[in-house]
Amino acid sequence: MSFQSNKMDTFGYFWLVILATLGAINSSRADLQLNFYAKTCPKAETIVQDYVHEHIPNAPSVAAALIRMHFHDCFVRGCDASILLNSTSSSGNQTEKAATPNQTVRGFNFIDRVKSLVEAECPGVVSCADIIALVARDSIVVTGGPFWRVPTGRRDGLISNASEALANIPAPFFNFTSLQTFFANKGLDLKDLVLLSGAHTVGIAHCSAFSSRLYNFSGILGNQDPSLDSEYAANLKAKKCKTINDTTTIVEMDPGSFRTFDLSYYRLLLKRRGLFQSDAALTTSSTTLSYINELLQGSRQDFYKEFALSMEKMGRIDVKTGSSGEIRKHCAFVNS
Ligand code: HEM
Ligand SMILES: *[C@@H]1O[C@H](CO)[C@@H](O)[C@H](O)[C@H]1NC(C)=O
Ligand SMILES: *[C@@H]1O[C@H](CO)[C@@H](O)[C@H](O)[C@H]1NC(C)=O
Ligand SMILES: *[C@@H]1O[C@H](CO)[C@@H](O)[C@H](O)[C@H]1NC(C)=O
Ligand SMILES: *[C@@H]1O[C@H](CO)[C@@H](O)[C@H](O)[C@H]1NC(C)=O
Ligand SMILES: *[C@@H]1O[C@H](CO)[C@@H](O)[C@H](O)[C@H]1NC(C)=O
Ligand SMILES: *[C@@H]1O[C@H](CO)[C@@H](O)[C@H](O)[C@H]1NC(C)=O
Ligand SMILES: CC(=O)N[C@H]1CO[C@H](CO)[C@@H](O)[C@@H]1O
Repeated sequence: MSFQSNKMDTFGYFWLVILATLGAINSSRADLQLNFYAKTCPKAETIVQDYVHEHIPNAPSVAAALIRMHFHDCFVRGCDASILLNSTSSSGNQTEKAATPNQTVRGFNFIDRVKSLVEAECPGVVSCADIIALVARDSIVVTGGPFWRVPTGRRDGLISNASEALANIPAPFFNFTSLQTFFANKGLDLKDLVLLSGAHTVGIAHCSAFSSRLYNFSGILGNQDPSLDSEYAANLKAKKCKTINDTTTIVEMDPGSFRTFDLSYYRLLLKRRGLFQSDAALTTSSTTLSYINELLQGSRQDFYKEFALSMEKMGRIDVKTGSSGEIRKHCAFVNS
């Protein structure tokens, strides 16, 4: 009898350990939640929202930069604010910020100011990664796009590596296949690719992101990308990107409504006026082309709903939750 009960105890203990271990794994992999800071920092989301609503109207161009920042953060090591870490002279390693795709990312100071307001309210509670996600959503709202409830509870990463940014962020010269692969690597499908590219309805690009389409297509000097509307190309060459080496001039990606979050980006794609090869590439697959047509046949509200769902999906890429990572005190540095 005693042997039997002993065996039972051992068995029971075994399961207890298993369950406890599963619980621990579960808590470090906990899911994001709506209003994660309800108890620990109830004003957090309002502070972020108020700051965005108050300051973006004075500097509308930063809205687009902040939307893009969330994308670049999520595609490298997950949405963990690794994009915000500064390279330190002591470690000698270059962080994501230093990588080519990030050289045109702006808005770091904006995030720092939001973070300091949130820190003043509840020190050490709200992650920089959640701040980026909330600021991106609020920036979309301010430019006229959809509001959706952003799940929170992301924690900040400890590592940032410039070469990983290069390896994970799609480039403007990518073709359809490469775009599909890079998105699939992050668990995003072709629908997400079309919808999220729709963020190019706001913001600007530097000539260097697409001047090869005007002057050096396929590496042949003097060649122009035949898939780019020739009238638009001529206009860009005459008025904007006057030389192949122009690295400073900026161009509206959705001319005429580059501060408004609407469907016009997709209309431009069908007119062969998408600015990057990666934009034009969305019309080269029948799957994505028919999805673009569907979006244009639907209402702006339909697009908003679908876009918000894809943004939420992007915002969940490889998030750190529970006890992994940390809550940074200053977004540019890991806690010492
Ligand atoms: C599909 C692959 C994508 C490629 C190849 C790409 C590439 C680029 C490039 C090269 C720029 C111009 C940067 C500059 O020259 O200043 C840009 C701007 C921008 N991108 Fe993308 N992007 C992609 C997807 C996305 C996604 C998924 C989002 C967000 C959901 C996004 C949001 C933006 C925004 C808002 C801007 C304007 C930034 C500003 O005004 O500073 N992009 N993108
Ligand atoms: C981090 O680096 C950026 C430039 O990459 C610089 O503007 C900023 O001042 C730095 N932040 C801090 C807190 O040193
Ligand atoms: C810099 O590199 C060292 C050594 O590989 C690593 O321990 C550290 O986490 C890196 N720092 C950042 C910010 O990635
Ligand atoms: C950064 O990532 C690259 C490519 O994965 C790797 O070779 C390199 O060692 C990493 N650098 C640091 C400092 O960890
Ligand atoms: C797309 O680009 C990749 C990488 O440059 C290349 O290997 C592939 O052949 C290209 N695909 C098409 C269909 O052009
Ligand atoms: C034209 O494209 C080729 C291939 O990408 C590149 O090697 C060359 O440097 C480019 N020429 C100029 C002037 O940018
Ligand atoms: C552009 O840069 C290339 C190589 O860097 C140089 O050979 C060429 O003369 C420059 N072209 C113009 C128009 O400035
Ligand atoms: C914001 C930021 O850190 N930008 C950097 C991007 O990379 C270039 C070149 O590596 C740096 O000069 C910028 O400061």
